[in-house]
Order: sequence, then C-alpha cells, then structure tokens
Amino acid sequence: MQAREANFDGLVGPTHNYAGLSFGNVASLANEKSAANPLAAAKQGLRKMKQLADLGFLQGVLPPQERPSLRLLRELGFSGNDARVLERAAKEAPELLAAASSASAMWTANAATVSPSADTQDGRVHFTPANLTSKLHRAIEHEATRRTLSAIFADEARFAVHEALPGTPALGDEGAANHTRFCSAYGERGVEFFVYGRSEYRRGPEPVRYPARQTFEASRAVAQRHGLHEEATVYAQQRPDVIDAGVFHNDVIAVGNRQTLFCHERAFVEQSAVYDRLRERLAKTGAELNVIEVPDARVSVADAVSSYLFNSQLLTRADGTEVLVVPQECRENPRVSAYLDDLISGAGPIADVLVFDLRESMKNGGGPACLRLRVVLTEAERAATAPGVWIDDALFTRLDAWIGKHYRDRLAPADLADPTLLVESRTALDELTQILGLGSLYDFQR
Ligand code: SUG
Repeated sequence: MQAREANFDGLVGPTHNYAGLSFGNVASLANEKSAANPLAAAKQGLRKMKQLADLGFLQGVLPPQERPSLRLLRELGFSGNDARVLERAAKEAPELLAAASSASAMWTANAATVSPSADTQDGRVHFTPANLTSKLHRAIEHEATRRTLSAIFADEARFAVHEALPGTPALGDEGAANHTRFCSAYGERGVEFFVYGRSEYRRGPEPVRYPARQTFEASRAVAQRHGLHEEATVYAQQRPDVIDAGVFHNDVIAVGNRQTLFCHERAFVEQSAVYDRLRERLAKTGAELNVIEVPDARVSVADAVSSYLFNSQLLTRADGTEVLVVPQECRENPRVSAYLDDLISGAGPIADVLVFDLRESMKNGGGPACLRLRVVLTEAERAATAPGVWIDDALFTRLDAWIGKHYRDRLAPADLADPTLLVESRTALDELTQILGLGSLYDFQR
C-alpha cells in the first residue's frame, strides 16, 4: 500500500508565555518569567508549516487549546465569575494560574502516539492521546486533544482514537516524543520503537536529578491497545544520566525516519544491543537500519540540549534523499554547525539541512520535532480526514491574518491575570474553528 507521512504542527496559542513550569527542561527553567511574544511565536511556527508544505511535504495543523483553563481553576476551588476566578488565582496561587494558562499544547509531538494502519492488527490508524501526567499544565491537554483528533480523524472504519491511559505515575505517557517508526517505505509494515525513561515495576536505573516522564508500562500499554504485532516492536530505555542532563524526552537526543536512526552515542541504555534488536526486527520487514551515531567528542550532550540538534525533523524528499529540519540554534553553535556541514557533505542518506527560526518555542524547550505530530496515511485515509486542516496557500494566508488580528506581541507573567486575555483568546479560537471547519471544539462553544 502506498502511504505518505503527514506532519501536524501545533498552532501556537494566544497565551504563549514563559512560566518555568517544566522542571527537567533546561530552557523552560532558564527563561522563567521573561516576557514572551505570542504573535511572533505563532508566526514562526506557521512559517515552518508553510515552507514545508511548499516543498511538497504533507502538512496539517492542530488548533490551540482554550487557555487559561477556567475549568482547571474551578476544579481547584476558585469560584465566582470568570474575572473573579482569574483574580483570585493570580493573588493566591499564581503558579496554578500559570499552569492553567500555558500554550503547551503547541508541542504536538506530545499530543499522542500514532500507529499507521500498516502496523496494526485491525488495519486502522490508532491514536492514543498522551496523559502527560508528569506536569499539571500538560496533564490538562489530553481530553481536548482527543476531541480534536476525533474531529479530524472521524471515520471510525479507518481511525481509532483512544482515551488517554489512566493518569498515574506508573503510566506516565508523553506520546510520540518517545516513539519512532522504522520501515522500508511508509505504507509497508514497520517496526515501532518505544523509548521510556523508567519502569515502575521492573528494576532498573533511574535518573536522580530530574524526572523520567515516560514509563515502560505506558509504552507497552500503547503498543498493546494499538494492536501492534509483537515482533514489530522494540523497547529501549533512555540513559538516566542524560535525562539528568536535560534530555526530558527521547526526541531531544534521537530522531528516526524510515531506515535512518540519527542519535547521540549516549542516547540509550545498552545502546549497541538496542541497535541489534532494531536491526533484527527491521530485517524481517526487508529493511536495513542505517544508524548515524554522533560521538560525544563532536557534539556533547550539553551541546545537543542547547542546540536541539536531535529535535530535528528528518523528512524524505520525493527523490528519496532525506533532509534535516533544524532550529537556528544549531547554526549558532560552532561545533554543531561544523558537524552538520560534515553530515550533509558525506555519503550518508541526509543530503540537506533546512534551518528555521523557532526562537519563541525554543525558549520553552520546544524545537521543530516537538512542534509536530507524524501521521502516516494512505491516500484513502487522507481523503477521509477533515479537509480544512491541510496547509496550503489559502489556509496559510487566512491563519497569518488571523494571528495578526488576535495575538499580542508581548505577554509577561503578570498579564495572565488580565481578564481581557481570556476574552481575546476565546474570540480568536471561536473564529479559528470556522477557519478550520472543525465545528464546536471548545467548552466555551458548547
Ligand atoms: O513539556 N515545555 C514543554 C516542551 C515540550 C517539548 N516537546 C518535545 N520534546 N517533544 C515540556 O516541557 C514549558 C512551559 C513553561 O515553562 O512555560 C513546557 O511545557
């Protein structure tokens, strides 16, 4: 079966800000309480979508969520009208207001884990929204994520959109950021690679400084409910010492596409055994794994974390060569930049590098790969999706104007208490559902 990979990027929401909410994510902590520019953030993300669509890649968009979440604040005991809830939260618990206001749903690599129909026993594309249980501001995403995915992938004969796993530490799930798929061609059966940070029940090494967000138990549950063939899955553990160095998701240290695995030499526990397992399983599908391992001596883990070299998108072009989509921080780091020059001038499969300014997202620890959810679709599956979410010239123009009309160009922590931000945000989202043709997605519309 012929299939293509689509990338669904998260549109940055109107409340994008820096609240230092993600302990273990170095950039999030470093930029805590600085002022953000939501307008620039949304435009930077949209430009990436447009440029990749122009290059012929299938590019979709996922809408932001309703923030601040009055629902969360009310659940936490703040009462009164909306303005009063915001005022009380700002005064009594500004950290909770920040959690309720984060635009973190923009990092759609954490929205869900997706298994293409070629890999699943029932021949449907399976989605499991991630429970994101390790951070409050992210744990409130999955219900709206499920609603959005169900609106876009509504045809139940072709798509299965599951509930998130139960939200408990044993089942911490961060979605596609810890999941990679290898295959000979997108439409052929592949090998799904699940990377976890710790196991709740099996003994094993764990980080000591920062949390491991993904558990083995969550990864295995996702594989099971997607109906993946046992012999087509591989599990690996992230090295705890690199989690402690700021690698809070596997996509900060490794990226894979088709037959290529591009990773740092210190990505996994027992790394060479992981390669062997991947090679052996992939060989059964008739494909050969090509590992590009970056030595510490060329790019240290610290350089990988600050430049986000591995939080890149590895995309296959029509001619079969691969292009690496990196943030501009990679070109600003002389060691990473020199490595990239060598990489594309060598004989390997990566032939080109595309550089994007995603500064606003990067300051919260979100690079090109964080901003996108990969969904492999056959032509018939693509035809069954909601038509309004695919980026083309017309949709780009409408979204660009929509951002210009509704977004602020400065948002400081104190602004989160401003009740007009809630009104602005709802007005913007109401208009967006019409642009994308997704119906009434948001609580405030129901
Ligand atoms: O979960 N940052 C996100 C970044 C997610 C990156 N995603 C991937 N690696 N796929 C997180 O840590 C920071 C929000 C703040 O501090 O305001 C934040 O949530």
